Amino acid sequence: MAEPKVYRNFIDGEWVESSTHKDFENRNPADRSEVIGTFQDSGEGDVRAAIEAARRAYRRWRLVPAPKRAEYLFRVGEILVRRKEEYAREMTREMGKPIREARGDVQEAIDVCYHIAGEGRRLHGYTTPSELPNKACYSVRVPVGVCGLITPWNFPMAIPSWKLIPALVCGNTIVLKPASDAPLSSYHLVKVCQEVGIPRGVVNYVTGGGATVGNGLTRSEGVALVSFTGSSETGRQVNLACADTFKRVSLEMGGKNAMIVMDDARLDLAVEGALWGSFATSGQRCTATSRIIVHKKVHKEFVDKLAERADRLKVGDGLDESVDVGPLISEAQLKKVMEYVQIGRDEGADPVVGGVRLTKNEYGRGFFFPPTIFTGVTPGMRLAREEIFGPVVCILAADSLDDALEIANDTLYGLSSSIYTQDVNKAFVAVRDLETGIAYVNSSTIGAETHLPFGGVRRSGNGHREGAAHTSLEIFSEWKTVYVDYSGKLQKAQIDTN
Ligand code: UN1
Repeated sequence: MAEPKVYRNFIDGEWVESSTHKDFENRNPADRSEVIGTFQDSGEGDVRAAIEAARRAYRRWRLVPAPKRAEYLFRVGEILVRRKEEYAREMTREMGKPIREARGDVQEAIDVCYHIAGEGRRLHGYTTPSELPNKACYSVRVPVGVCGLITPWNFPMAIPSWKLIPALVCGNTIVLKPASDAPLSSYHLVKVCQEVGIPRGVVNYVTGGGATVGNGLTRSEGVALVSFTGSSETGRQVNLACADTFKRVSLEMGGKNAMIVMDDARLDLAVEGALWGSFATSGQRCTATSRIIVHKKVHKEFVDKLAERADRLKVGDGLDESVDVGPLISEAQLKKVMEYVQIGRDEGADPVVGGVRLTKNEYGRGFFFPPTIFTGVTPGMRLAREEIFGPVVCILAADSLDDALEIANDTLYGLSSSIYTQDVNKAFVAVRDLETGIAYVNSSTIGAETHLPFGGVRRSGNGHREGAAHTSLEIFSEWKTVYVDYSGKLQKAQIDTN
């Protein structure tokens, strides 16, 4: 077997080894014997060097006209189009999602590039009249500085692109720390940034642990902004660490997303949506459907249909085009899922399908867990309250729309939600009353398009909206308000002069 490829950090335009001389392996979760590559297990010195490089590069990059910055980003999009298949396959190997979904992940990065590169010629500000004569008032977007980007393994190219591309168009420089479970896809993104000629030091990439690289970014005085996607618990720590240096922080975190199925819903459509929302990416999406609140009148029929379909989903290596559900990312994640299945059983809920780890034959080589559906779940159970991040969905019963909404909103999270109904009045009431950042009607809780705001309330987010929507510019730019007085005399705002 060939030696696994060694991937280096990218600091100040050079691919360099970590000063620690340590590395870690990235293995295929569908087959643990396959090493995708080894990556640098960096130390604080590496992060410092990357931040310094980003600071130096910032002095020039912020002055490059935004439409010119955007030209690089259009070219990043073009290369991703050409390499979509190659990068998708590598993504499936490194983190397991079925190849169709991996193609979607790369496509999401392409969409972000094209949409946000267009912002290079917009980046609109406000112009308003002054209350005084011979005076102009306007406001412009200016960059923030060096941005620390801490990204997850579940969308290993899309989510880094949500941060990196808007950060660059606004004139910031960046240090990216990808999740150690899937650092290869963001390596590809960074490599493409280098290929299109983005100047040295503007994009830096440092792999390694949260305690060293992550903390190095959150604690540094040289970093002006941290954008993080991951668990709510880690997000809290990131937020606390950033408070010391008054950083701007954007947090995109967990969910316990509910789908409501009313008695007038098209049940077959709702079943399709539930399968996709609950089991795509093996439930490892922050927007995954993890609670399905079904009207009592259709509860049995819905559960029977869903269970029958879930049982037929094909679990396996995501490189097989016919596979619906890939492996979980890691042993730790598998253990967590198994623990929650046990918790559910202990709480008296009933797994109608799945619930037991798959180990036979080729399953034994990876972290496979089957689609699992719990019925008999009540709102107080831990199963209904805590984020699992696996192919486990729980079904709750409701008497009415009001009852369903109350159950849906009874959570610490607030990322995504959905309702299946044919009644337009009920749909609009739900859209109004679901306390989430994203709400779907007659569609699953997943499937956000990149040009709309993405994010949630409560423990799902801290008030920002990422993705490639105009709202991402709010994160990665500051407002500067400019007053130009051409009256030739001192004019005093708010002071009566007559
Ligand atoms: C996530 O839920 O972890 O909306 C990100 C979607 C994808 C992004 C999901 N576009 O399903």
